[in-house]
Amino acid sequence: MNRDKKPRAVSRRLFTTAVVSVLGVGAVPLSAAQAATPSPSPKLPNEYYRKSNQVSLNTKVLFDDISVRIQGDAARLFVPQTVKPGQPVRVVWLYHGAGSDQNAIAGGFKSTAHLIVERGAIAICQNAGGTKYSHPSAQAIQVAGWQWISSVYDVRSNTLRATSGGGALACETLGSSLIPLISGMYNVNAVYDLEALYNGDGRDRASIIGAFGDDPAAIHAANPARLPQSAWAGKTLRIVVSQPDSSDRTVPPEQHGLALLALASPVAAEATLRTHSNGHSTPGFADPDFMAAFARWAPPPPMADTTAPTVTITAPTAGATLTGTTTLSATASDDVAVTAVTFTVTTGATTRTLTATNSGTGTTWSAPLDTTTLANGTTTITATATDAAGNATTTAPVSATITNADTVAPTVTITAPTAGATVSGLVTATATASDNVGVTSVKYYANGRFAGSATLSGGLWRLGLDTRKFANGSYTITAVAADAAGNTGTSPGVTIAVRN
Ligand SMILES: [Ca+2]
Ligand SMILES: [Ca+2]
Repeated sequence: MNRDKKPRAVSRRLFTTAVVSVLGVGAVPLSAAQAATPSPSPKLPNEYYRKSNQVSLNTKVLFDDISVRIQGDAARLFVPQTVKPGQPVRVVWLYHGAGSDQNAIAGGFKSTAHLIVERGAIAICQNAGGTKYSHPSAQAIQVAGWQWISSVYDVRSNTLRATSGGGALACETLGSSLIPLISGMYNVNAVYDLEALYNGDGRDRASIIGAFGDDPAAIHAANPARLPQSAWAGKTLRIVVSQPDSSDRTVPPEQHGLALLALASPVAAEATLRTHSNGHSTPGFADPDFMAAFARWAPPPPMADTTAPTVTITAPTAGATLTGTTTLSATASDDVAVTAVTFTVTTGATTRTLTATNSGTGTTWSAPLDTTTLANGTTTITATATDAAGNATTTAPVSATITNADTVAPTVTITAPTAGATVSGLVTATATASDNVGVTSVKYYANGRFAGSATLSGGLWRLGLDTRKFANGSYTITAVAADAAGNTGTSPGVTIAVRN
């Protein structure tokens, strides 16, 4: 290994694949036309520049090109206009070549960033990620970047995409778990071992010194290659390097991508390699290959369900005549899924709610209704369909007519006077009565002779009796309840003594 530490001239062309600087973009004022075009996304915290209504290269989705300052570091984001603050979203962090800046998102990473927004995800590129390798200040800015973006959006996953010198911070972020929810890291021709660059014959020794000073201890302390194998346990990474090794002298694969792969492979959840023959240039397959990995590693988060189901009653039909047990049916559908259908049946003052069942995978929900438990006459039925998000739709009422022959007699029980009582003067007899449909009358009898018709008050059938019209003696009182169909039920007798 070449231990020559003589500083060498910094080449700004070292990491050319990701370095296409858009100079001075941060200072460009909004044009009148841009300012007049409203963006659907509100101004973000610490935002200092925005180009709204950008159109992606391939599927022409609208996105905003936004610059914010995070802990003093410039960060640039491409945010699809379908994504609003607070919503669930995937984030892809772009790490570029040393000497570049956050403008790499519109330069070397332009095609990648456009593919990312076309999949509804946010692309973010921090300045520190390309200029400071994995220096502690760059690590701190990475963490601050995560804190910033997770305070604005409901971030569901972070995917890392690095090229060339950006690999150092990407590797440190994954290996040290600097941020949570990392779905995977995709590195192309990327740095892993800072000390190899510093000590070796790589031409960028000076750029390492530019970030760290000529301080081997500091470089070692921030070098992702210092991390033990356990740092890669359970991690997901895909490495793309040029072969043969000698074809990429800027970031030699044996010291970087292949070294990382050799260490991580035995313990990683997923560690794969793809090679090319482009030297230090990014191969053409990198974008589609990355997007395929991204789709696999970070599936889209579920979108909020704000659409209520549709529901229609199919049985009974309006004006139908119902008898016995009939089946209530409705068809219901939803943009996500119907989770419940209920029927509400209202007959007179009686309301019943029935939970419907779904026969299987279809849209038909049904419930049996025993109409003999309801009064004859008009009944109205509605159906309510609900989805998992709690959105609900209720149909207009459907009217039908219940025409059952009522064959069930009422039941009736005398509650006053009590058996064995001796009564005199004015007495009120009371009874409770019930029926499957409805009690229409209760009549009292004394020793089998009609004594009067009761009136319903406070849930009791009441009759005032003047016992002075009865001769003193023993009487057995009974109550007879009737329903509208003429069925009658007689209470147990209550024997009392009249003594005036
Ligand atoms: Ca829905
Ligand atoms: Ca009855």
